[in-house]
Order: sequence, then C-alpha cells, then structure tokens
Amino acid sequence: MSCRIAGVRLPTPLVLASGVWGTSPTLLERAARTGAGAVAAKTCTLAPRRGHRNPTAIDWGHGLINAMGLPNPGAAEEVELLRDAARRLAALGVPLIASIAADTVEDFGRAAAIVSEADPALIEVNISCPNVESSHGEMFASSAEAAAAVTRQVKSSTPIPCLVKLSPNVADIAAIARAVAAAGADGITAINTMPGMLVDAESGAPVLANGTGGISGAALKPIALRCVHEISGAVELPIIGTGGVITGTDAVEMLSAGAACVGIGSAIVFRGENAFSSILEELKVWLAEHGYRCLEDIRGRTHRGAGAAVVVTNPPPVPGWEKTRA
Ligand code: RRO
Repeated sequence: MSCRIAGVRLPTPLVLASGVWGTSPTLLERAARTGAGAVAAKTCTLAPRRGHRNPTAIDWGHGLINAMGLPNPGAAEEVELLRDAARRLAALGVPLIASIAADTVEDFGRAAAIVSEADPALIEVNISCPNVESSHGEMFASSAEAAAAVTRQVKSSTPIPCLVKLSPNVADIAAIARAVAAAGADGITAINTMPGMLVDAESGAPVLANGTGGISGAALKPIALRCVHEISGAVELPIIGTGGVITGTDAVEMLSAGAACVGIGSAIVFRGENAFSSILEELKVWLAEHGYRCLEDIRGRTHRGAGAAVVVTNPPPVPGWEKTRA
C-alpha cells in the first residue's frame, strides 16, 4: 500500500486533505494513527486571519459547502504547531505537508521560507482557495502565468519539494498543470473545492454568511476525476487526487484516473474519524477481489482506455454510511 510522491514515501496512499483537521498536532497525529499515509495542515498566510462569520460549512445533502475564509494563526505561530506535528508524525513514519497561501507572489515565497523552519516533508502551495478576496484580483490558479510565477517564487525560497494545489474552476486545467510543471513544481494536488452557492427558499437569502463557498464531497468526485485524468495526461508530475473520495471504490477510481495517491477530506465528516482505516480496508479488499497485487496495477487505467461496465451507485454502498448522514 505504500507509494511515493516527489521522492517522499507514504506508508499508505491516503492523504489527509488540508483544512479538514486544522493544524492541531494531536488531530494530525490521529489521522496518521488511523491510516493516513501523509497529512496536510490547514493553509496558513503570513498574517493571522479570523475567517468568515458562521455559517461557514454545511452538509447540503450531496456533499459539503464551505466558506471558512482561510482562518489561521499566521505563519509564525503555525510553524510552532507544525514543528510539534512533524515530531509526532516522524515517530509514525508519516510525512507532514505544510500548506501556504498569500496575496502576492513575494509573500508566497516568504510564507514558504517560514513554514520550512518546521521541516515538513512537502509544502502544498494553495493558489486555489475559492473563498478569499486577493489583492491579486483573482486566484493565482486562474492563469498559467500567475500559477507559474508563484511556483518559481516558492521553489527559489525553499529546498523542500512543493505541490501546487489547482482549482477545477478554470477553462483548461491541463494548461495550468503544464505551466507549474515547467516552473519547477514537484507535484500537483488536484483539486480544491468548486465554487457554489446555497439559497434558502423561504427567505431567498444565501445560506452561507459569505454568500458563496466551495463544494466538496460526493458532488465533486466526477469533476475531480476529470481534472486528474486531464492533468495526468498532460504532465509527468505525481498527483494527489482529491475530491469526493468517500469509499475504497472511490479511491480506486481516483488512482485509475492517474493519481499517485488520494486526498481524503469530506469523508471524515460523513464516515467519522475512522474514515482512513475504513477506506484503506475497502481499497485492499477491492484490489484483492479483482486480482490486483498493488496500486501500480491500477494507476492510470483511464489512459489505457479500459472499456468497463459502468455501475452507478448512490449513495456509495458502504454498510452504515447512510446512518452517518442522519
Ligand atoms: O478556508 C477556506 O475557506 C478554504 C480554503 Br483556504 C481552501 O483552499 N478551500 C476551501 O474550500 N476553503
């Protein structure tokens, strides 16, 4: 079940997605103890941010929508939490992924240098948050030039390998992936949440205090699979395939689309804190039942044009899964 991403060994292919369990060292450690092969901390910025007012995150029936607003204590305070988390995770052989965001290309470099002091195994460069206004005017992930400029700046600011987190809300995600690859990215996380909105029928008002938010969970899976398929067809970089993976079968699909490993986020809300161990077990059982020996056997099957029977299941057929939604 082990795999590698940007030269870093993961004992399992499941990665705690950034933001789900904050940067609390005890929660990051819990993810590792329950089956995560790498854990990503909440994105931090140079200055602390309070985030948006509640309501900030809601289960709307087919996934989640959030507009947290990038709440974080600022890079200087976050780095102390990262140090503690890195020490706990090292004892378990699970790499830590720091995550950074910024308003300017230069501040991305500064944030990368600060979090590097905690010596994380990887740095995720979040250029795709859908919920914050930037002085840049639009997400850096929106343009190949801006995404490449951030990547170059981070690469020149730290020796730690970096993963660039892309947005599904672009016309040509493969072009953005090619640009960050040419700029020196060591890997790609695909994808961030998809911008969306809930409206309350009674009042006609937006449900989230921020108005719009980022959609994750089951509704995001087909979008994430398409993005990972397109990126893996365009660049050689390893991809953390993230978006709507709730079951072991979802993980099989993500690896088949070309992901090197699989991000887990909303699944923790829907399946509880044992999501990692459950998904890992389901993945192992699926591989064994289908006669595959290792992850490499299924990676990138979508590019090999495997014509297969399509079985659409909704909700995913995990015993007890429905009950967690009550
Ligand atoms: O904090 C957030 O609102 C947030 C972030 Br930084 C992100 O990258 N993706 C998301 O869905 N929410």
